Amino acid sequence: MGDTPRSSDKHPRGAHREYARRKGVERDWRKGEGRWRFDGDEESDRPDSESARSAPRKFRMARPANERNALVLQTGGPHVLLLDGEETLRAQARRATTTENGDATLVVIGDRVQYIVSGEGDAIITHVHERRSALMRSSVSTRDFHQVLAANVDLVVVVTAATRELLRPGLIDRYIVSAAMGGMDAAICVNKIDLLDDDDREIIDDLDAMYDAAGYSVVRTSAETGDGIDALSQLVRGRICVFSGHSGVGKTSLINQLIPGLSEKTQELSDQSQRGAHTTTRSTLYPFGDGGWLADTPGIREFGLKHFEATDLHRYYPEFVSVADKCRFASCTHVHEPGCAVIAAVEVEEIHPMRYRNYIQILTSEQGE
Ligand SMILES: Nc1nc2c(ncn2[C@@H]2O[C@H](COP(=O)(O)OP(=O)(O)OP(=O)(O)O)[C@@H](O)[C@H]2O)c(=O)[nH]1
Ligand SMILES: [Mg+2]
Ligand SMILES: [Zn+2]
Repeated sequence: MGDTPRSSDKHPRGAHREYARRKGVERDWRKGEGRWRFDGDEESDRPDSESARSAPRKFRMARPANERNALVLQTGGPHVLLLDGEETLRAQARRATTTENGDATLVVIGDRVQYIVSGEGDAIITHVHERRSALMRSSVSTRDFHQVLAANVDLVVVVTAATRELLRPGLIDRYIVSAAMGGMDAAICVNKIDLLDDDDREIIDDLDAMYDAAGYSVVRTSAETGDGIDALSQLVRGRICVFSGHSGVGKTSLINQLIPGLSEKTQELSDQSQRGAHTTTRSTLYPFGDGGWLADTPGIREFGLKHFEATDLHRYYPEFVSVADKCRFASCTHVHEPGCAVIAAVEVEEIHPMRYRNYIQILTSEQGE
């Protein structure tokens, strides 16, 4: 037998054997598969093969040796990019990769993962740690498709553009509701203010006041002229922020402005409505400020919300919460119930009618028939 363990106080025989076993597991991972290990009580609880299948909880993926920790910097390309200290690695997940996040998207930007090295600059992701926050969207039509867009984020910067075609308040509300559900703050960035005419300026002023009353920061920017970039920089500095929104609103252009020297590809002006193909296809984290990160993400078309109770939705509308206490029924959904204080507040415009319309739109479309 080739390797005789050296026995000393520092490396007791048992520990060495465990290490040798984990080296074996590491080799399995490199070949493509992890190895299941029985995790129950070895003496009394060992199942026969029948119950092994029916009681898979008692099995854990055996941990390989030499696992290290890293941050997921990029997804959407041929491989996932990891950052460990100063080193970046090209990584792949495996079927055996374990996660603390249930059946949500396995690996997303911002994830903290464990990995093993599988070659020069190459890695295999062995485990994904629990997310403290997650921005998730669902399919609008079926709702059985969920996609996590980013993990461990502090602030969702919902980017919109100050042009009629691209300004979509319904979408903004879906983002900020989803941010609150996932444990993140949200702020709104209205970009392309250089294109504002006087009519549109009124619309933007109103939108600004509406979100301000709801307690959200609104910054107006132009990635073209540089207007408002300082204010945006103040807002995002030192935090982990994800820039998200419809395609073509200028997410990548803004991040290029914020981070000198970065020159990520932006959309060519394809036609006058500025609706082109999606330009950014990968999600990427860029370091910014004191320990902060900015995530650029591909544009999205639709944003469904994961299942929620109809009586809970108003909790994600901060300006509804204090008013809703005065509704006649504790289970009020603020749609048509008699004695609804929210409806009364909308009538006197204490609550902005557009926020209320968005609320109703989300409630009716997401709850289905
Ligand atoms: N006039 C004007 N044009 C802008 C501004 N910001 C971005 N653009 C232009 O709008 C187009 C889209 O910008 P991108 O930064 O690629 O948009 P994006 O949100 O990253 O788009 P996707 O990656 O497809 O999601 C480009 O042609 C930009 O030059 C702005 O503030 N003003
Ligand atoms: Mg982009
Ligand atoms: Zn009510």
